[in-house]
Amino acid sequence: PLIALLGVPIEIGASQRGTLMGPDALRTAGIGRVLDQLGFAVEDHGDLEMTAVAPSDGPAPANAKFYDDIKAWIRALSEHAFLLARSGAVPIFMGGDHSLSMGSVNGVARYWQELNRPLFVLWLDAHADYNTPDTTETGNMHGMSAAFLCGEPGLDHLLGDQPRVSIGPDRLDLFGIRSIDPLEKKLVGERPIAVADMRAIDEFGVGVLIRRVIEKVKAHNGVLHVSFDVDFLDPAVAPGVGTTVPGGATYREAHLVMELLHDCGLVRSVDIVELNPFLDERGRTARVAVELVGSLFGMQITDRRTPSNAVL
Ligand code: DIR
Ligand code: MN
Ligand code: MN
Ligand code: MN
Repeated sequence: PLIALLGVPIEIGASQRGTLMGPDALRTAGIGRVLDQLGFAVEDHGDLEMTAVAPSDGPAPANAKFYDDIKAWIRALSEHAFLLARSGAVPIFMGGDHSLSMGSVNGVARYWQELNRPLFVLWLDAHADYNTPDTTETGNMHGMSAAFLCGEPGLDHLLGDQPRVSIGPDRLDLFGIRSIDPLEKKLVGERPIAVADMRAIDEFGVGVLIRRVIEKVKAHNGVLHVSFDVDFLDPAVAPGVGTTVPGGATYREAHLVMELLHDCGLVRSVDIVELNPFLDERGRTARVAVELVGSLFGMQITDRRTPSNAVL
């Protein structure tokens, strides 16, 4: 099995600078080494380079900061993601802020669409990232990526000539959310999006809720993309992120999510986003993120198999 690492050092989609250092922090924390020790062949494709796109395809939408630069990143990334998926590798996109998912997910979705396998997206995040230029309060595009991927209007020319593959809101699972803007909340409520907010996680536990996601993907013969925003984690575990929100996933809750995802065998691509090494405490958050990647790709405490919901 082959894993392809690709750094996407984009920071202008977020309010705080510093996520451009994320890919190198993940490398320093040993992401390649951990995967190698799990028996994977690991290819590091280095960092994606942004080549400026002439803003010839119409004016930038209002309320989308750095639209023209982000547009160039997303077009390049979507194409690269498509090619990585087609190569048969499991791509891991190392951010960079969460705006990059507009390109990574669109690219891999294009590949799975050609194979007639529906792509489902699990969004591990404190935030819903379901703003559009009409609903955003900040104009930061990292808060718009899930909405864009579900085909919401407002960034309609972002991909230019690249095919836009809408995943559909019924194939999005928001997991871990605890911060949502008023208009964003209204929009999410109007869509058939599955939401496991922190209250649901408190009440039912991540085991039950992640199994529910997995069963849905299986029932549709689908595959899964995991978009992991490190602010999914509680700030006590993961301080190295610009938009910490209290009340997040604990260290063990996050590992259990990853362990269950590994056991289901359906994960075909991953984003790790919003890691901000400038705000981190001596690499702590980067190390936690790498440990979680280890669990996602098969690191086990013991060899106990996951019992199915039916057994429980
Ligand atoms: C806020 C914060 N909802 C926004 N979003 C994110 O700017 O749209 N913070 N994604 O990490
Ligand atoms: Mn490459
Ligand atoms: Mn996010
Ligand atoms: Mn977030």
